[in-house]
Amino acid sequence: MGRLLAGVVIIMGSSLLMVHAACRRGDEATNGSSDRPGTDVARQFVEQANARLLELGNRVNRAQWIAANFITEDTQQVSADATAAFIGATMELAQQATRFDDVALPDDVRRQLTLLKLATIPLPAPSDPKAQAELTRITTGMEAAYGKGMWCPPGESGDDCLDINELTTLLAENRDPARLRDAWIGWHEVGRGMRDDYQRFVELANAGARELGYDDLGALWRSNYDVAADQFTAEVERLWAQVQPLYTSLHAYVRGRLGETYGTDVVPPDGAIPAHLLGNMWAQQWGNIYPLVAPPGSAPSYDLTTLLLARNVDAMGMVKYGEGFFTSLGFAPLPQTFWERSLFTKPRDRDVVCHASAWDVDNDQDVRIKMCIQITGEDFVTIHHELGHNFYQRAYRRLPVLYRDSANDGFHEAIGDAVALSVTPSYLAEIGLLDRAPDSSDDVGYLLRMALDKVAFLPFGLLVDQWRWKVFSGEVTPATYNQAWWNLRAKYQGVSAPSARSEDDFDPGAKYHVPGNTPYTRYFLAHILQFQFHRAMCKQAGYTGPLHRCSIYGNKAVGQRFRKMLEMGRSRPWPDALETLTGERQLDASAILEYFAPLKRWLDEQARATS
Ligand code: X8Z
Ligand code: ZN
Repeated sequence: MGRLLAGVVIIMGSSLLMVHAACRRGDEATNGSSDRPGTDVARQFVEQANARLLELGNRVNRAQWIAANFITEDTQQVSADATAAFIGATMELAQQATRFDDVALPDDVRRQLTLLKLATIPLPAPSDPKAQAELTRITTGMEAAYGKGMWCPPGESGDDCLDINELTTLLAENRDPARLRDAWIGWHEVGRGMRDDYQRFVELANAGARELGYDDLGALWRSNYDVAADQFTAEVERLWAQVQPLYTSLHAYVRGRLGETYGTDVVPPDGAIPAHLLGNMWAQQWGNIYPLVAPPGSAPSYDLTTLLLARNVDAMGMVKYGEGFFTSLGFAPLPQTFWERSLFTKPRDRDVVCHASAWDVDNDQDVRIKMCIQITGEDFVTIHHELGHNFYQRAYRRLPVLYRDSANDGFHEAIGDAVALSVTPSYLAEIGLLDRAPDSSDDVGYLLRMALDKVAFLPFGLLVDQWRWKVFSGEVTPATYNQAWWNLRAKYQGVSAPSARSEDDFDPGAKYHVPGNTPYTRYFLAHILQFQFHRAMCKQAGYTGPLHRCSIYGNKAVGQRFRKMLEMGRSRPWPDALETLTGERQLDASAILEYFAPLKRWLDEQARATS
């Protein structure tokens, strides 16, 4: 937490007492005039809140940066304390903001007060300082435990323990089902030790959400989208219904092809796909198994990993390519401090949280990424993802602190991904990574590869919070934490665990965002939104061909409109931001469906041919 949002809070001191007194005066004078005391007092309260949030938020950001870069008992303690101070103050401010609930206020002040109540997301806490300290110690500890996670294969020397980076490579490249299964089981041990902590975290954070007037933590998270929480849930379901047929076609095709590779006793033709065979620890993106499922007879196409290795591109070189895309759109280059302060490669001598993240440490110019970069096509795309966060952060840095965030959290996750959709073969040829762009005869292969990442992700993007929402509401109790997880994995993704699981396991804990307490529906939304952004920007570029071959690289006019949306931050409800770039006001899966339409036709032909 605190990485993307201005950590933000105000402290309890004499200034707040002043605000209390002033608020009461304001409440008495709601006479409709624009300069009545109510407005002035509210405005002053909001300004002080912004200042306080900035100061405490920056302190949290620094403490968390250090804790994630040097995992020790002490850094965790310092980080937990800073986070507790931030949360305590935010809770107080959020409660004070309710004093203005019945005061007529200008839209801008009203919006900031509303956002103040949401500023505790993702981690509200009860007002008791002891509970706050306990909660932040738990969350900091779970993230650290994840960061230190290792699998030490039995019988091999201790030096051969594998961290999540090495396991990522193993899952991506290894084709021995027994080894894959062992690695999968080995990594999932990391969750076991978190089960009790997670249960206590749920109790405490729920209590915090209730103090703010929400039914539970999930209800608070879902209220973060400018519409009623129920309406948001319905929106998510509507979008899933739009894309589900595409996912089902992809799943059936991949299952059939994996059955040919591993045998139908391992991959049953009508059942779920074992989760360890999809090229990724969480079976969330399947691009790594492209060689196993490539269209029969398709020409061997380029492989970005091979191209990067052949050109000796190093970690910083990869980031430079990413920056180059953004500057081609007219964005200012990243500041020197970005290059000095970011973490690009895994240090050899200490534990760090390797899960990629983007930071805005001072809520101004001090943006950074923290990533254990590997020279792969996958990380090339992830770098664009992370830089999307940084360029967004820089674009909104002049707004009031409460507005220094994305239009909604899906927007933050969609910016870099939308840019990376323009990393087409022609773009790679233009920047000299590829000798010459392949002709259109390989389009089905290209689209299949993209779908393995983008379409395969959709149900996973949905289910992580489906599970958490049920856990937070109490519909799923600790007695069935793991069973409920696998029920959802089967229902949405159609994948199965490679070994028998029990309630001694806590498999959600083996996915970073659960111990890291990062809401996940944002990624589902981002996978819809990024195609809407891409379609709109391609149209603005005057492009009329198939969406998957469009690249906006170098288009400054498009970049200017893109930047206009980013500069709005969270100052307006998200449909306004969406409209600024796309002219649309609704989340709409028709763009991702349009992008993959030729593939859907091809997949359905394959299904007909084999049935
Ligand atoms: O966590 C991330 C980013 C950082 S915000 C690397 N992503 C999700 C994941 O890895 O699970 C990007 C795609 C989904
Ligand atoms: Zn992200």
